[in-house]
Amino acid sequence: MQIKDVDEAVITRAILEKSLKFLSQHVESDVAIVGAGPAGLTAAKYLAEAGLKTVIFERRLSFGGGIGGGGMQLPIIVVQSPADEILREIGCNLEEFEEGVYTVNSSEMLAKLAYSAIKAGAQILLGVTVDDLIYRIEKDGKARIVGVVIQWSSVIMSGIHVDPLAFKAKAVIDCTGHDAEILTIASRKIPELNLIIEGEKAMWATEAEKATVERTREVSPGLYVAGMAVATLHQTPRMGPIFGGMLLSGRKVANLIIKKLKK
Ligand code: 48F
Repeated sequence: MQIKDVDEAVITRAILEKSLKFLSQHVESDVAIVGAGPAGLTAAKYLAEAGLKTVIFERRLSFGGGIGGGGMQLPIIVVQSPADEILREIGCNLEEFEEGVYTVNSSEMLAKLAYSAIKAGAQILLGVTVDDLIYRIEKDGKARIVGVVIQWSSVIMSGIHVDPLAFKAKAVIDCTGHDAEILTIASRKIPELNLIIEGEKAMWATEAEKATVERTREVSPGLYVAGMAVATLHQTPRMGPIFGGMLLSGRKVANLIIKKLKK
């Protein structure tokens, strides 16, 4: 076997040229999703399948959010009907535990969900934290979110001040989980939104799952919420380690945006 010689300059040039092209292509997207957990990845799959230019910004160097941690770091994820439809669609092997309650291996769900989003055409940028929003005040006096402000997570962790870059999008989705980080930024820095983050309630799985899906919505012009962040916004209960609501919330937010942007 002959391993090809590759000069260090070629390696560096390939990374720089291709990365800049990739980043430039996403300076303006249809949808910016913050967080590559179950809600964000599911939303990305359906948005990209509908032909919308979709990018996920993820703080960590890996995707999956809470999927890998499952319940107490055990390797099985529980979903209930009708969320099993989504997992079947992406080719996960499900086992019925009792009627309408299914289990799936967490690594399999994580890998297949991410693969399905990427295969549909969504892009995932890892190691990037969204730490601010871009907004405009419209003629009617209402604030509209028109994009996100990003910084390398490593820069934020280092504590040094480096100015960030702005990426525009027609719709921004907060899929950041329990902390609802994007809504929190919006509430603190854009008073025109009158947005109050109430904080999630204690655990009640059935109620939490229903409320999360029902209250997945456009929070204010251009700003949407899906997944666990919905409970944090609306003071509805947490569900613990059941993931059907996350998948259904991701699909619902995608459908809301598709309806609006594909009019
Ligand atoms: O936490 P996470 O999995 O959110 P989710 O999709 O699902 C919640 C469940 O995992 C679980 C649950 C229900 O079963 O209770 O907690 O709503 O994924 C959120 C992702 O967002 C990233 C974070 O690293 C994680 O991968 N994230 C959070 N804040 C930011 C961010 C930020 N400011 N910028 C970029 N990524």
